[in-house]
Amino acid sequence: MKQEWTLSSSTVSKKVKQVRQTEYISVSLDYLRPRAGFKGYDMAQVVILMGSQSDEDKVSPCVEVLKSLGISCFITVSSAHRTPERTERLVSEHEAAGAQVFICAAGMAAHLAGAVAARTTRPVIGIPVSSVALGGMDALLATVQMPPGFPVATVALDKAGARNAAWLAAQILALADPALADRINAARTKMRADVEKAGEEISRKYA
Ligand code: RP5
Repeated sequence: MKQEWTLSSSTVSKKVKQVRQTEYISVSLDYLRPRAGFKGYDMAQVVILMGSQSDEDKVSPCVEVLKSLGISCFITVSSAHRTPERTERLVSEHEAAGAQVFICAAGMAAHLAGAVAARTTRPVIGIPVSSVALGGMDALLATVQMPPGFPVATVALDKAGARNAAWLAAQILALADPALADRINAARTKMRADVEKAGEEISRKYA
């Protein structure tokens, strides 16, 4: 303590500057590359990002479909606008961990899928989320209208789109996984059987 008081004012300000620079550098690195001591994520085949926690209800069916097909996934919240550095970091860390497909759900000026597509050559699937003001047309156009070279495979709005995002991700992964292709076909066979059954029930009801 005594020693600190004996430091000249120029030494103190030099030290403060050094500490500030160190803090600045460590904060910057946190967002630009894997964090110091960061052990990496468990490999998730599919990474799902949603722009806000308020999107959760509309996105959760995506997880259900992926799990039903035995596909590992990681889901979190990250915003293209509110947390651009976090979004960038998540993409690079999960890409390094082996993620194959990114699914991004966002509403309003929905730039999340586009921002992710700008950072990875892995397929990016966008789920436009509806909002009250424009009913989802805003998010749909923002997600689908990507400039050439940076595609976002845009699915339907909200829950239906969330399910199809999972099916599309599964089909992409199935290109290199015949067992997964079999599971997709088995699920489709069940869907067809369900339609047949529903058709018979309706016909009987109104006979
Ligand atoms: C988007 O803005 C989110 O994806 C969400 O759909 C919308 C509203 O976000 P909150 O204000 O509810 O967080 O970025």
